[in-house]
Amino acid sequence: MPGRAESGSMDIPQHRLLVTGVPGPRSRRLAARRAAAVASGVGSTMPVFAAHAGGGVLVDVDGNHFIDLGSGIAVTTVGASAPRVVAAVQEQAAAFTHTCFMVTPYEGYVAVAEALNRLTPGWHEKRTALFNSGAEAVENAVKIARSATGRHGIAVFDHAYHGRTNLTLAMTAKETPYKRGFGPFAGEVVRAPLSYPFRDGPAVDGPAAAIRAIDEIRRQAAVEDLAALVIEPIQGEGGFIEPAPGFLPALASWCRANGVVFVADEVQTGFARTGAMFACDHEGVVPDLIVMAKGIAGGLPLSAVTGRADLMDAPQVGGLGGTYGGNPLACAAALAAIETVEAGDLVARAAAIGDLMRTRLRGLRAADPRIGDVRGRGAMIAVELVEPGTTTPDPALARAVAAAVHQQGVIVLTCGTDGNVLRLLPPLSISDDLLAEGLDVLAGSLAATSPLQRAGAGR
Ligand code: PLZ
Repeated sequence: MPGRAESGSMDIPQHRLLVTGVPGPRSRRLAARRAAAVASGVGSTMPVFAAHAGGGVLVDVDGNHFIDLGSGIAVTTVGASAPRVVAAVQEQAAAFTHTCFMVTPYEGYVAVAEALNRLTPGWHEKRTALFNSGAEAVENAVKIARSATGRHGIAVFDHAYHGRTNLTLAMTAKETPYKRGFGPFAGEVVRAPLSYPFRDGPAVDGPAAAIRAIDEIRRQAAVEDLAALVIEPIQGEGGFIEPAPGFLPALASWCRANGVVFVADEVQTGFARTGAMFACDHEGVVPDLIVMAKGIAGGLPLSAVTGRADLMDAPQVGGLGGTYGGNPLACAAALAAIETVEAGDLVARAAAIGDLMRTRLRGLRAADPRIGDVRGRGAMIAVELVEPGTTTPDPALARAVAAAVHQQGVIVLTCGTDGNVLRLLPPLSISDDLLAEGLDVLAGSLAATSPLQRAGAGR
Protein backbone atom coordinates (compact mmCIF):
# COMPACT_ATOMS: atom_id res chain seq x y z
CA MET A 1 0.00 0.00 0.00
CA PRO A 2 1.55 3.36 -0.93
CA GLY A 3 2.59 5.48 2.02
CA ARG A 4 2.02 2.52 4.34
CA ALA A 5 4.49 2.69 7.19
CA GLU A 6 6.35 -0.22 8.72
CA SER A 7 4.28 -0.32 11.89
CA GLY A 8 6.05 -3.03 13.83
CA SER A 9 5.23 -6.35 15.36
CA MET A 10 1.80 -5.34 16.66
CA ASP A 11 0.82 -4.32 13.13
CA ILE A 12 -1.16 -1.40 14.46
CA PRO A 13 -3.77 0.02 12.06
CA GLN A 14 -2.32 3.26 10.78
CA HIS A 15 -5.24 5.59 11.28
CA ARG A 16 -6.62 8.16 13.71
CA LEU A 17 -9.63 6.83 15.55
CA LEU A 18 -11.38 8.06 18.68
CA VAL A 19 -13.72 5.53 20.28
CA THR A 20 -14.13 7.32 23.64
CA GLY A 21 -13.59 10.82 24.94
CA VAL A 22 -10.00 11.84 25.60
CA PRO A 23 -9.22 10.59 28.20
CA GLY A 24 -11.45 7.50 28.12
CA PRO A 25 -12.63 5.56 31.18
CA ARG A 26 -9.62 3.22 31.42
CA SER A 27 -7.20 6.14 31.24
CA ARG A 28 -9.23 7.94 33.90
CA ARG A 29 -9.01 4.96 36.23
CA LEU A 30 -5.25 4.69 35.67
CA ALA A 31 -4.90 8.44 36.28
CA ALA A 32 -6.57 8.00 39.66
CA ARG A 33 -4.17 5.17 40.57
CA ARG A 34 -1.27 7.25 39.31
CA ALA A 35 -2.25 10.25 41.44
CA ALA A 36 -2.12 8.03 44.54
CA ALA A 37 1.13 6.27 43.64
CA VAL A 38 3.37 8.45 41.46
CA ALA A 39 5.16 11.59 42.63
CA SER A 40 3.31 14.61 41.30
CA GLY A 41 6.57 16.28 40.21
CA VAL A 42 6.61 13.91 37.25
CA GLY A 43 4.28 15.45 34.68
CA SER A 44 2.75 14.12 31.45
CA THR A 45 1.72 15.90 28.26
CA MET A 46 -1.13 13.60 27.29
CA PRO A 47 -4.05 12.60 29.53
CA VAL A 48 -4.12 9.04 28.13
CA PHE A 49 -2.19 5.88 28.99
CA ALA A 50 -0.41 3.98 26.21
CA ALA A 51 -1.15 0.38 25.25
CA HIS A 52 0.63 -0.05 21.88
CA ALA A 53 2.61 2.14 19.52
CA GLY A 54 4.20 1.73 16.11
CA GLY A 55 4.47 3.30 12.68
CA GLY A 56 2.92 6.72 13.20
CA VAL A 57 0.23 5.71 15.69
CA LEU A 58 -0.11 5.31 19.46
CA VAL A 59 -3.07 3.32 20.77
CA ASP A 60 -4.30 4.10 24.28
CA VAL A 61 -5.81 1.72 26.83
CA ASP A 62 -9.33 2.65 25.66
CA GLY A 63 -8.57 1.80 22.04
CA ASN A 64 -8.18 5.37 20.79
CA HIS A 65 -5.64 5.69 17.96
CA PHE A 66 -3.53 8.86 18.10
CA ILE A 67 -1.32 10.23 15.35
CA ASP A 68 2.09 10.51 16.97
CA LEU A 69 3.84 13.80 16.23
CA GLY A 70 6.06 13.58 19.32
CA SER A 71 7.99 10.28 19.19
CA GLY A 72 8.21 10.24 22.99
CA ILE A 73 10.32 13.45 22.73
CA ALA A 74 12.36 12.56 19.63
CA VAL A 75 13.20 9.03 20.77
CA THR A 76 11.27 6.62 18.55
CA THR A 77 12.78 7.92 15.32
CA VAL A 78 12.57 4.43 13.76
CA GLY A 79 9.11 3.85 15.26
CA ALA A 80 8.04 2.63 18.70
CA SER A 81 8.07 -1.06 17.73
CA ALA A 82 10.44 -1.15 14.77
CA PRO A 83 10.68 -4.80 13.66
CA ARG A 84 14.48 -4.99 13.70
CA VAL A 85 14.64 -3.41 17.16
CA VAL A 86 11.98 -5.72 18.59
CA ALA A 87 13.69 -8.84 17.18
CA ALA A 88 17.17 -7.77 18.32
CA VAL A 89 16.02 -7.02 21.87
CA GLN A 90 14.11 -10.32 22.11
CA GLU A 91 17.14 -12.26 20.93
CA GLN A 92 19.52 -10.45 23.27
CA ALA A 93 17.17 -10.85 26.25
CA ALA A 94 17.15 -14.59 25.69
CA ALA A 95 20.97 -14.67 25.55
CA PHE A 96 21.69 -12.47 28.58
CA THR A 97 20.19 -9.25 29.93
CA HIS A 98 23.22 -7.89 31.78
CA THR A 99 26.75 -8.70 32.78
CA CYS A 100 28.06 -5.13 33.30
CA PHE A 101 30.58 -4.06 30.68
CA MET A 102 32.95 -3.11 33.50
CA VAL A 103 32.89 -6.71 34.76
CA THR A 104 32.52 -8.96 31.72
CA PRO A 105 32.47 -7.05 28.42
CA TYR A 106 30.44 -8.13 25.39
CA GLU A 107 30.59 -7.51 21.67
CA GLY A 108 27.44 -5.36 21.35
CA TYR A 109 29.01 -2.46 23.25
CA VAL A 110 32.10 -2.55 21.01
CA ALA A 111 29.94 -2.77 17.88
CA VAL A 112 27.91 0.29 18.95
CA ALA A 113 31.15 2.20 19.62
CA GLU A 114 32.42 1.23 16.16
CA ALA A 115 29.15 2.35 14.55
CA LEU A 116 29.15 5.71 16.36
CA ASN A 117 32.82 6.32 15.51
CA ARG A 118 31.89 5.72 11.87
CA LEU A 119 28.64 7.74 11.78
CA THR A 120 29.58 10.87 13.73
CA PRO A 121 31.07 13.88 11.91
CA GLY A 122 34.78 13.86 11.04
CA TRP A 123 37.23 11.20 9.86
CA HIS A 124 39.70 11.57 12.73
CA GLU A 125 40.46 8.76 15.18
CA LYS A 126 37.60 8.47 17.68
CA ARG A 127 36.56 6.62 20.79
CA THR A 128 33.14 6.15 22.37
CA ALA A 129 31.80 5.58 25.89
CA LEU A 130 28.20 4.51 26.56
CA PHE A 131 25.82 5.66 29.29
CA ASN A 132 22.08 5.55 30.05
CA SER A 133 20.53 9.00 29.69
CA GLY A 134 21.22 12.19 27.82
CA ALA A 135 22.02 14.05 31.03
CA GLU A 136 24.50 11.39 32.11
CA ALA A 137 26.27 11.59 28.75
CA VAL A 138 26.44 15.42 28.93
CA GLU A 139 28.00 15.13 32.41
CA ASN A 140 30.53 12.66 31.11
CA ALA A 141 31.43 14.90 28.18
CA VAL A 142 32.21 17.61 30.73
CA LYS A 143 34.28 15.17 32.80
CA ILE A 144 36.25 14.14 29.72
CA ALA A 145 36.82 17.74 28.62
CA ARG A 146 38.02 18.73 32.10
CA SER A 147 40.27 15.71 32.39
CA ALA A 148 41.79 16.35 28.96
CA THR A 149 42.32 20.11 29.35
CA GLY A 150 42.98 20.48 33.08
CA ARG A 151 40.51 23.39 32.97
CA HIS A 152 37.15 23.74 34.73
CA GLY A 153 34.88 26.29 33.06
CA ILE A 154 31.91 25.36 30.88
CA ALA A 155 30.21 27.73 28.44
CA VAL A 156 26.54 27.17 27.57
CA PHE A 157 23.79 29.22 25.91
CA ASP A 158 20.54 30.99 26.59
CA HIS A 159 17.52 28.66 26.23
CA ALA A 160 19.82 25.62 26.56
CA TYR A 161 18.54 22.28 27.79
CA HIS A 162 21.10 19.68 28.85
CA GLY A 163 19.28 17.61 31.48
CA ARG A 164 17.95 17.41 35.04
CA THR A 165 20.97 16.25 37.09
CA ASN A 166 22.74 18.82 39.24
CA LEU A 167 25.49 19.72 36.78
CA THR A 168 23.20 19.60 33.75
CA LEU A 169 20.62 21.76 35.57
CA ALA A 170 23.38 24.33 36.02
CA MET A 171 23.80 24.14 32.24
CA THR A 172 20.05 24.19 31.49
CA ALA A 173 18.58 27.70 31.19
CA LYS A 174 14.88 27.49 32.02
CA GLU A 175 13.97 28.13 35.64
CA THR A 176 10.44 26.71 35.88
CA PRO A 177 9.76 23.84 35.99
CA TYR A 178 13.29 22.47 35.72
CA LYS A 179 15.36 24.38 38.29
CA ARG A 180 13.07 26.00 40.84
CA GLY A 181 13.75 24.77 44.36
CA PHE A 182 16.50 22.35 43.31
CA GLY A 183 19.66 24.42 43.78
CA PRO A 184 22.36 25.21 44.62
CA PHE A 185 23.77 24.08 41.31
CA ALA A 186 27.29 23.26 40.14
CA GLY A 187 29.50 26.29 39.55
CA GLU A 188 31.90 27.30 36.77
CA VAL A 189 29.13 27.53 34.17
CA VAL A 190 28.92 30.69 32.05
CA ARG A 191 25.98 31.48 29.78
CA ALA A 192 26.17 33.23 26.41
CA PRO A 193 23.51 34.62 24.07
CA LEU A 194 22.43 32.32 21.24
CA SER A 195 21.85 33.13 17.60
CA TYR A 196 18.04 33.32 17.40
CA PRO A 197 17.19 34.62 13.92
CA PHE A 198 13.48 35.26 14.65
CA ARG A 199 14.38 37.54 17.58
CA ASP A 200 17.75 38.86 16.35
CA GLY A 201 16.42 40.01 12.99
CA PRO A 202 18.56 40.18 9.84
CA ALA A 203 21.04 42.64 11.39
CA VAL A 204 22.68 39.91 13.48
CA ASP A 205 23.92 37.18 11.14
CA GLY A 206 25.59 33.96 12.31
CA PRO A 207 29.18 35.25 12.55
CA ALA A 208 28.00 38.45 14.30
CA ALA A 209 26.00 36.39 16.80
CA ALA A 210 29.11 34.27 17.42
CA ILE A 211 31.17 37.38 18.18
CA ARG A 212 28.42 38.55 20.55
CA ALA A 213 28.48 35.17 22.31
CA ILE A 214 32.26 35.02 22.55
CA ASP A 215 32.41 38.58 23.96
CA GLU A 216 29.94 37.55 26.65
CA ILE A 217 31.87 34.38 27.48
CA ARG A 218 35.07 36.43 27.79
CA ARG A 219 33.31 38.84 30.15
CA GLN A 220 32.37 35.98 32.46
CA ALA A 221 35.46 33.74 32.28
CA ALA A 222 39.12 33.68 31.34
CA VAL A 223 39.47 31.62 28.19
CA GLU A 224 42.44 29.76 29.75
CA ASP A 225 40.00 28.44 32.39
CA LEU A 226 37.43 27.21 29.89
CA ALA A 227 37.35 23.43 29.39
CA ALA A 228 34.37 23.16 27.05
CA LEU A 229 31.68 24.96 25.14
CA VAL A 230 28.52 22.86 25.03
CA ILE A 231 25.82 23.65 22.48
CA GLU A 232 22.77 22.04 20.89
CA PRO A 233 23.24 22.63 17.13
CA ILE A 234 19.47 23.14 16.96
CA GLN A 235 18.04 23.77 20.40
CA GLY A 236 15.39 21.30 21.51
CA GLU A 237 13.47 22.16 24.67
CA GLY A 238 14.51 25.81 24.24
CA GLY A 239 12.28 26.18 21.19
CA PHE A 240 13.82 24.42 18.19
CA ILE A 241 16.02 27.44 17.68
CA GLU A 242 18.13 27.03 14.58
CA PRO A 243 21.10 29.41 14.69
CA ALA A 244 21.84 31.62 11.68
CA PRO A 245 24.30 30.08 9.18
CA GLY A 246 27.89 30.60 10.23
CA PHE A 247 27.19 30.72 13.98
CA LEU A 248 28.25 27.15 14.77
CA PRO A 249 31.31 27.13 12.47
CA ALA A 250 32.54 30.41 14.00
CA LEU A 251 32.16 29.04 17.54
CA ALA A 252 33.87 25.79 16.58
CA SER A 253 36.86 27.59 15.11
CA TRP A 254 37.12 29.92 18.12
CA CYS A 255 37.14 26.84 20.38
CA ARG A 256 39.85 25.23 18.27
CA ALA A 257 42.01 28.36 18.38
CA ASN A 258 41.68 28.61 22.17
CA GLY A 259 42.01 25.00 23.30
CA VAL A 260 38.33 24.84 24.34
CA VAL A 261 36.63 21.49 23.71
CA PHE A 262 33.65 22.01 21.36
CA VAL A 263 30.87 19.68 22.53
CA ALA A 264 27.76 19.22 20.39
CA ASP A 265 24.76 18.07 22.41
CA GLU A 266 22.94 16.11 19.71
CA VAL A 267 20.71 14.27 22.18
CA GLN A 268 17.57 15.60 20.45
CA THR A 269 18.93 16.34 16.95
CA GLY A 270 20.95 13.18 16.32
CA PHE A 271 20.26 10.02 14.32
CA ALA A 272 18.60 11.27 11.15
CA ARG A 273 16.10 13.45 12.97
CA THR A 274 17.03 16.69 11.16
CA GLY A 275 17.50 15.24 7.68
CA ALA A 276 21.19 14.56 8.27
CA MET A 277 22.68 11.86 10.48
CA PHE A 278 23.68 14.68 12.85
CA ALA A 279 22.64 18.34 12.82
CA CYS A 280 26.32 19.39 12.81
CA ASP A 281 26.56 17.83 9.34
CA HIS A 282 24.37 20.56 7.82
CA GLU A 283 27.20 23.06 8.16
CA GLY A 284 30.11 20.64 8.08
CA VAL A 285 30.90 21.33 11.74
CA VAL A 286 33.10 18.65 13.32
CA PRO A 287 32.73 18.68 17.10
CA ASP A 288 35.53 17.50 19.38
CA LEU A 289 32.96 15.54 21.40
CA ILE A 290 29.40 14.69 20.43
CA VAL A 291 26.73 13.67 22.93
CA MET A 292 23.95 11.33 21.80
CA ALA A 293 20.89 9.66 23.34
CA LYS A 294 17.16 9.50 22.47
CA GLY A 295 16.95 8.26 18.84
CA ILE A 296 20.09 6.16 19.22
CA ALA A 297 18.37 2.96 20.40
CA GLY A 298 14.77 2.84 19.20
CA GLY A 299 13.37 3.59 22.65
CA LEU A 300 15.75 1.74 24.93
CA PRO A 301 17.75 3.86 27.37
CA LEU A 302 21.18 4.42 25.88
CA SER A 303 23.42 7.44 25.51
CA ALA A 304 26.93 8.01 24.27
CA VAL A 305 29.86 10.36 24.08
CA THR A 306 31.95 9.99 20.94
CA GLY A 307 34.94 12.11 20.10
CA ARG A 308 38.60 12.68 19.45
CA ALA A 309 40.60 9.72 20.72
CA ASP A 310 43.12 11.95 22.52
CA LEU A 311 40.32 13.59 24.56
CA MET A 312 38.26 10.45 25.13
CA ASP A 313 41.30 8.53 26.38
CA ALA A 314 42.36 11.26 28.85
CA PRO A 315 40.45 10.01 31.94
CA GLN A 316 42.17 7.33 34.03
CA VAL A 317 41.07 3.70 33.67
CA GLY A 318 37.96 3.24 35.79
CA GLY A 319 37.15 6.97 35.60
CA LEU A 320 34.25 6.45 33.20
CA GLY A 321 31.44 3.95 33.40
CA GLY A 322 28.37 2.95 35.41
CA THR A 323 26.51 -0.26 36.21
CA TYR A 324 24.16 -0.12 33.26
CA GLY A 325 26.01 2.06 30.73
CA GLY A 326 25.84 0.29 27.37
CA ASN A 327 23.47 -2.38 28.66
CA PRO A 328 23.36 -5.32 26.21
CA LEU A 329 19.65 -4.92 25.43
CA ALA A 330 20.16 -1.22 24.66
CA CYS A 331 23.21 -2.00 22.50
CA ALA A 332 21.28 -4.63 20.53
CA ALA A 333 18.50 -2.11 20.04
CA ALA A 334 20.96 0.59 18.93
CA LEU A 335 22.56 -1.66 16.33
CA ALA A 336 19.11 -2.55 15.01
CA ALA A 337 17.98 1.10 15.01
CA ILE A 338 21.11 2.16 13.13
CA GLU A 339 20.55 -0.64 10.61
CA THR A 340 16.94 0.53 10.20
CA VAL A 341 18.05 4.12 9.58
CA GLU A 342 20.66 3.09 7.03
CA ALA A 343 18.66 0.38 5.22
CA GLY A 344 15.59 2.59 4.89
CA ASP A 345 17.52 5.80 4.10
CA LEU A 346 15.68 7.51 6.94
CA VAL A 347 17.93 10.54 6.61
CA ALA A 348 16.22 11.26 3.27
CA ARG A 349 12.85 10.37 4.79
CA ALA A 350 13.38 12.94 7.57
CA ALA A 351 14.22 15.59 4.98
CA ALA A 352 11.05 14.74 3.01
CA ILE A 353 8.93 14.90 6.18
CA GLY A 354 10.50 18.28 6.89
CA ASP A 355 9.59 19.60 3.43
CA LEU A 356 6.01 18.42 3.88
CA MET A 357 5.64 20.01 7.32
CA ARG A 358 7.41 23.26 6.47
CA THR A 359 5.41 23.81 3.28
CA ARG A 360 2.11 23.29 5.05
CA LEU A 361 3.02 25.37 8.10
CA ARG A 362 4.54 28.24 6.12
CA GLY A 363 1.28 28.36 4.18
CA LEU A 364 -0.58 28.75 7.48
CA ARG A 365 1.86 31.41 8.63
CA ALA A 366 1.23 33.55 5.56
CA ALA A 367 -2.41 33.90 6.62
CA ASP A 368 -2.08 33.96 10.43
CA PRO A 369 -0.14 36.75 12.18
CA ARG A 370 -0.14 34.70 15.41
CA ILE A 371 2.40 32.36 13.77
CA GLY A 372 5.60 34.34 14.24
CA ASP A 373 7.98 31.74 12.90
CA VAL A 374 8.09 28.28 11.34
CA ARG A 375 11.55 26.77 11.66
CA GLY A 376 13.63 23.66 12.07
CA ARG A 377 15.04 20.96 9.88
CA GLY A 378 13.81 17.55 8.83
CA ALA A 379 11.38 15.90 11.20
CA MET A 380 12.07 18.56 13.85
CA ILE A 381 9.87 21.53 13.03
CA ALA A 382 8.46 24.21 15.31
CA VAL A 383 5.76 26.85 15.13
CA GLU A 384 6.43 29.86 17.38
CA LEU A 385 3.19 31.54 18.46
CA VAL A 386 3.17 35.25 19.28
CA GLU A 387 0.82 38.15 19.90
CA PRO A 388 -0.34 38.97 16.34
CA GLY A 389 2.36 40.65 14.28
CA THR A 390 4.84 40.99 17.19
CA THR A 391 7.60 38.85 18.68
CA THR A 392 5.83 38.75 22.07
CA PRO A 393 5.41 35.07 23.07
CA ASP A 394 1.86 33.71 23.46
CA PRO A 395 2.16 30.61 25.66
CA ALA A 396 -1.59 30.54 26.40
CA LEU A 397 -2.32 30.11 22.70
CA ALA A 398 0.25 27.31 22.44
CA ARG A 399 -1.31 25.53 25.42
CA ALA A 400 -4.84 25.93 24.07
CA VAL A 401 -3.95 24.72 20.57
CA ALA A 402 -1.98 21.75 21.92
CA ALA A 403 -4.89 20.77 24.18
CA ALA A 404 -7.35 21.03 21.28
CA VAL A 405 -5.09 18.91 19.08
CA HIS A 406 -4.80 16.26 21.81
CA GLN A 407 -8.59 16.12 22.14
CA GLN A 408 -8.80 15.29 18.43
CA GLY A 409 -6.40 12.38 18.55
CA VAL A 410 -3.02 13.89 17.70
CA ILE A 411 0.03 14.01 19.98
CA VAL A 412 1.97 17.27 19.81
CA LEU A 413 4.38 18.81 22.29
CA THR A 414 5.18 22.36 23.25
CA CYS A 415 8.58 23.84 24.06
CA GLY A 416 10.42 27.15 24.35
CA THR A 417 11.65 29.13 27.32
CA ASP A 418 8.28 30.88 27.26
CA GLY A 419 6.32 27.73 26.39
CA ASN A 420 4.93 29.38 23.25
CA VAL A 421 6.31 26.97 20.67
CA LEU A 422 4.50 23.96 19.19
CA ARG A 423 6.96 21.31 18.14
CA LEU A 424 6.54 18.47 15.70
CA LEU A 425 8.75 15.40 16.01
CA PRO A 426 7.04 12.59 14.13
CA PRO A 427 8.60 9.15 13.98
CA LEU A 428 10.19 8.62 10.57
CA SER A 429 7.98 5.53 10.20
CA ILE A 430 4.87 7.73 9.83
CA SER A 431 3.11 7.74 6.45
CA ASP A 432 2.60 10.93 4.44
CA ASP A 433 -1.16 10.56 4.77
CA LEU A 434 -1.10 10.37 8.56
CA LEU A 435 1.31 13.26 8.77
CA ALA A 436 -0.92 15.38 6.52
CA GLU A 437 -3.93 14.47 8.64
CA GLY A 438 -2.07 15.46 11.81
CA LEU A 439 -1.22 18.81 10.23
CA ASP A 440 -4.88 19.25 9.20
CA VAL A 441 -5.90 18.80 12.82
CA LEU A 442 -3.28 21.31 13.94
CA ALA A 443 -4.41 23.83 11.31
CA GLY A 444 -8.06 23.37 12.28
CA SER A 445 -7.26 23.80 15.97
CA LEU A 446 -5.30 26.96 15.34
CA ALA A 447 -8.13 28.41 13.26
CA ALA A 448 -10.69 27.47 15.91
CA THR A 449 -8.76 28.92 18.85
CA SER A 450 -9.98 32.45 19.27
CA PRO A 451 -8.64 34.74 22.02
CA LEU A 452 -11.88 34.13 23.91
CA GLN A 453 -11.50 30.35 23.89
CA ARG A 454 -7.93 30.46 24.98
CA ALA A 455 -8.76 32.64 27.97
CA GLY A 456 -10.74 29.64 29.22
CA ALA A 457 -7.90 27.23 28.50
CA GLY A 458 -5.98 27.71 31.70
CA ARG A 459 -4.08 30.96 31.50
N1 PLZ B 1 20.21 17.34 25.94
C1 PLZ B 1 19.47 18.48 23.91
O1 PLZ B 1 16.92 17.41 24.54
C2 PLZ B 1 16.38 15.74 26.81
C3 PLZ B 1 13.78 16.13 28.28
C4 PLZ B 1 12.40 16.50 28.68
P1 PLZ B 1 17.76 12.80 29.16
N2 PLZ B 1 15.24 16.44 26.34
C5 PLZ B 1 13.93 16.03 26.81
C6 PLZ B 1 12.23 16.60 30.16
O2 PLZ B 1 11.30 17.32 30.54
O3 PLZ B 1 12.96 15.97 30.93
C7 PLZ B 1 17.72 16.29 26.49
C8 PLZ B 1 17.93 17.11 25.36
C9 PLZ B 1 19.21 17.62 25.10
C10 PLZ B 1 20.06 16.55 27.01
C11 PLZ B 1 18.82 16.02 27.32
C12 PLZ B 1 18.70 15.14 28.52
O4 PLZ B 1 18.43 13.83 28.13
O5 PLZ B 1 17.85 11.48 28.46
O6 PLZ B 1 16.36 13.28 29.40
O7 PLZ B 1 18.59 12.85 30.39
